[in-house]
Amino acid sequence: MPGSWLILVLAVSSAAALAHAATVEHTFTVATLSWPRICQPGNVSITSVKGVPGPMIEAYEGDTVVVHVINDSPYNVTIHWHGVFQRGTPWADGPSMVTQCPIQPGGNRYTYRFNVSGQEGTLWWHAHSSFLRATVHGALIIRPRQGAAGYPFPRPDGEEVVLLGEWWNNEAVISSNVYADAYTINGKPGDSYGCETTANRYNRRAKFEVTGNSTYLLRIINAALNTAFFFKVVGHTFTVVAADASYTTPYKTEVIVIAPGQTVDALMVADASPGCYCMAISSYQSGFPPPQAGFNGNTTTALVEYAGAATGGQQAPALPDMPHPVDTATANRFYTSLTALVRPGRPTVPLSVDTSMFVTVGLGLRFDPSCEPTPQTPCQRIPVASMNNQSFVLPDTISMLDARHRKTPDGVYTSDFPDQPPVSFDYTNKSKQVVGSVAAALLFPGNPSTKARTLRYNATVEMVLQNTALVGRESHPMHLHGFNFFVLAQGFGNYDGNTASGQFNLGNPQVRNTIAVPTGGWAVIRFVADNPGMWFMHCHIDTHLSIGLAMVFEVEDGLTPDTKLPQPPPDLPPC
Ligand SMILES: *[C@@H]1O[C@H](CO)[C@@H](O)[C@H](O)[C@H]1NC(C)=O
Ligand SMILES: *[C@@H]1O[C@H](CO)[C@@H](O)[C@H](O)[C@H]1NC(C)=O
Ligand SMILES: *[C@@H]1O[C@H](CO)[C@@H](O)[C@H](O)[C@H]1NC(C)=O
Ligand SMILES: *[C@@H]1O[C@H](CO)[C@@H](O)[C@H](O)[C@H]1NC(C)=O
Ligand SMILES: *[C@@H]1O[C@H](CO)[C@@H](O)[C@H](O)[C@H]1NC(C)=O
Ligand SMILES: *[C@@H]1O[C@H](CO)[C@@H](O)[C@H](O)[C@H]1NC(C)=O
Ligand SMILES: *[C@@H]1O[C@H](CO)[C@@H](O)[C@H](O)[C@H]1NC(C)=O
Ligand SMILES: *[C@@H]1O[C@H](CO)[C@@H](O)[C@H](O)[C@H]1NC(C)=O
Ligand SMILES: [Cu+2]
Repeated sequence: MPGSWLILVLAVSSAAALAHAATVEHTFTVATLSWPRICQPGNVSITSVKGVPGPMIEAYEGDTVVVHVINDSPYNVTIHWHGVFQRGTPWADGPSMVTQCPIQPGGNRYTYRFNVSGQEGTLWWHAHSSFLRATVHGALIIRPRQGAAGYPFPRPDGEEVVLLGEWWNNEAVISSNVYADAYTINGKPGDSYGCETTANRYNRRAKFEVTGNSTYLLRIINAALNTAFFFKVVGHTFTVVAADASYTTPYKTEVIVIAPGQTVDALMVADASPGCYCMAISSYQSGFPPPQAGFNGNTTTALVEYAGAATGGQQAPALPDMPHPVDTATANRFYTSLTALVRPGRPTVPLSVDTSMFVTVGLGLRFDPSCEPTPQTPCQRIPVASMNNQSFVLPDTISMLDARHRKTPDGVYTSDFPDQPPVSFDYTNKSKQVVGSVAAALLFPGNPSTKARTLRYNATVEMVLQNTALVGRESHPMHLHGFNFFVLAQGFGNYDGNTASGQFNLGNPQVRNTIAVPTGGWAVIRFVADNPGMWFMHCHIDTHLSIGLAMVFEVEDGLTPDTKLPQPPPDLPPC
């Protein structure tokens, strides 16, 4: 269906004639579907909502979104609306066992209802239970109330969703193998995998049809489980205008860098000579040493085809010159070049801080407690992930939000997530891995626990996220539910408050919901906790989330009725 992703702005602006907030209603049936393998003959059974990617949700700022989710799959399922503030609707956020029990198999259902007020741009939705989001995801677009006329940049001639993903030909290995069989653009792998020789040739690449000299708004979403990407289009440059549904100062670049969980909106003018051009993604590998399982080093391609210039459609145009997979300098240049577009009426950085936290983020090693060593087979250490040495474990009886609502947290969670790591040392210098006589990697074996940090309603929180380099260094894309945050500063090495505070951008820092904390480095974020609920904060690399790279903010009630935790909806799934 080439061109089906093109949304004519004409249609967008006429629909926006409605002055009043509307209700956008969908029914999502999560079910098993037969779907073509990539570069291998035959189909595989996947869990999805009508395929990969799933349906797009389009709304205007201030609309009410209602999604009836029916679970016809064999798995427990929840859906998260990634980046939606969920003000007053904490029961609709979605992470399994944090804000709800899962929707169990057998046709059970739950209706998510929330407003998309006070935010606009490119967001997305995905499953938030086990590894299902690999194939259960889609775009969630919020346009300005007045339509394209409300964009704070020249009105584009068209819009395209460019959803980046990872694909496994065998669903069963998703949880165990970080090595995806392919990267995808709108579900398709492109020309680099030898697919042209297989029966799935028809399905191989996404196509974007453009008209010469027109301007397109690319809404790029990284829905991959574990991989950050470089993104380029041969012969074209981009002007970034938003990230994570927050407008940015226009930033011109030839390469876009996007971590799992992030979105980037970029304008692209089709100002090359009419022809067929290659759009491409390749992985940014921030980890060192590289992951033992390796990574997929292929470049995934799509076509940008000028109207009237089709080259027959089967030929592959030249690949862009992609950055090297370990090109941290390019990633860092992109990540640190973004600043917010300051607009009247938008929140500004709070200058005083009520709650300061310094949180180490990363992997460590733990001796497998079930292991019984023999002289021939010593015990292996297994990787664990932790924040301040707390390795997050989901509760299994009721959800954390339900436990809080019932005032029965005992046995479900505790409210003592620490504001500091247990020891302070050189977190990032590999050559200083010994503290006293102990290998530093063993200092953070992670305490398996379910801990929240309680925040007074309306408190301003500053969090220093300090990546560690104990097992290896790596960039962790840390995602906060329920809030956007300001990114005041980021850097490499160990955070030093004395020098870093002088670098804080308090004027126009970028606003995000997911920060790729630099590999072997740190980032400082600030947000106002003005939405009561239980809000997950976690690494958006699923193989890290599943081994504990998470914590929860427990935001207390305010004094007024509209700042108190609401009652759970009557159809909230039971455990
Ligand atoms: C493979 O999946 C596609 C998409 O769902 C479907 O159209 C096709 O019929 C399937 N083929 C087989 C052999 O099941
Ligand atoms: C959502 O918006 C509708 C219409 O403006 C309003 O009636 C409703 O109270 C809002 N819901 C929440 C939870 O704010
Ligand atoms: C774009 O505009 C330039 C300058 O007006 C013109 O020379 C060129 O032919 C146009 N390109 C296309 C593809 O229409
Ligand atoms: C490219 O992808 C194929 C299919 O998954 C894989 O076998 C191959 O090793 C990949 N190539 C690189 C360089 O990673
Ligand atoms: C790491 O520590 C070693 C040993 O003290 C020192 O020589 C080196 O300069 C340090 N590296 C960095 C990047 O600070
Ligand atoms: C981290 O937690 C583990 C498990 O509770 C504990 O054994 C270890 O001593 C902690 N690390 C430090 C540095 O306190
Ligand atoms: C929240 O805090 C800000 C100052 O940080 C204050 O201006 C505002 O009135 C507070 N709002 C409420 C509802 O307490
Ligand atoms: C599904 O969820 C229910 C309720 O929380 C739980 O009892 C059950 O163990 C879960 N099943 C799986 C396979 O996780
Ligand atoms: Cu991570």
